[in-house]
Amino acid sequence: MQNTKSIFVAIVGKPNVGKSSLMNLILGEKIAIVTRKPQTTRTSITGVLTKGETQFVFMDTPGIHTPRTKLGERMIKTSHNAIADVDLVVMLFEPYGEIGEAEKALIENISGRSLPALAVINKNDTIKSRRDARRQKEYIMGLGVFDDVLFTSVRENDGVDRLMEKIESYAAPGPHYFDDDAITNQPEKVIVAEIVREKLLLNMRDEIPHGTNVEVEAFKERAGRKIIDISVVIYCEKKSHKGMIIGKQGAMLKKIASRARVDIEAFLDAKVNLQCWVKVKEDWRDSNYILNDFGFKDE
Ligand SMILES: Nc1nc2c(ncn2[C@@H]2O[C@H](COP(=O)(O)OP(=O)(O)O)[C@@H](O)[C@H]2O)c(=O)[nH]1
Ligand SMILES: [Mg+2]
Repeated sequence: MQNTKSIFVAIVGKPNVGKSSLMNLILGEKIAIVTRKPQTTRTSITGVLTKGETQFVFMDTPGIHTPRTKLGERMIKTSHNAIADVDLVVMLFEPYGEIGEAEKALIENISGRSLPALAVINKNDTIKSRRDARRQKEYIMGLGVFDDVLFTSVRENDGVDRLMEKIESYAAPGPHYFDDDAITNQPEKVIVAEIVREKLLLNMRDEIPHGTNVEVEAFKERAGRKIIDISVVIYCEKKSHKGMIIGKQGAMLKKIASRARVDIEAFLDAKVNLQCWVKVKEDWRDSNYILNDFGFKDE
């Protein structure tokens, strides 16, 4: 195609502001998992959307917080690094509340690199009055880093088209880096593992799923038939956690596997035979060796 344009956009902000939800809505496909719990997104996930001559490449990032484990430290580094190579930063904010230390550090990083940046106040649907909206907008504008402050409600699909137009105005002439029908550069295996992790987060008490990591060990399409055999291993931190993930007579694991299977079948558009195993890797979140093995970047 001639006259093509492209733009790389990092979506950043504190945990739970709606970054992954925003990216999924823009792409029209769920590639990043979403829960009510903070720190759901652990790595930088790339989403691609080609609209006419413009290709948008989004990076959904882990939320900015004060880390308590080595995994947390790597997640923060990932978010800070994500902005190094982009054309535009979109930073999401809550409609209420002050900006915390971790967010301030990120804002300083953006401003230090003189990157173009837009602020988005999400969860517009929860704003009680125009005055509240104006106050938060002025507070964020006052930081002197953002070209503009926009409002969205990802939940009600409000303001997202306007945000997309605004983002497109930053696109520069250049080639498309991905196929025009691509939605992500993530291997299918990674998304499958993420879907299983989402079901753990949704069905189990806080501290247990945060200490899990999911790896796909086998992914095989049966010859001539649209059935995919997938085997995943759920790693957890303690023996007692293993027991809880499996549940009484395997009930919890069965529930997680069957809910995951439904989403995986929709994503892969195929029948899936899903096997889930649970193994213990003690304190893996604080082991550099295991974090490397699991592929969490330390840069
Ligand atoms: N009320 C409201 N909730 C939202 C909105 N956008 C996202 N959420 C919810 O906020 C929670 C965190 O969303 P998520 O996308 O995982 O946030 P992330 O941690 O920034 O990636 C989920 O429960 C979402 O359903 C919104 O516009 N309005
Ligand atoms: Mg997220």
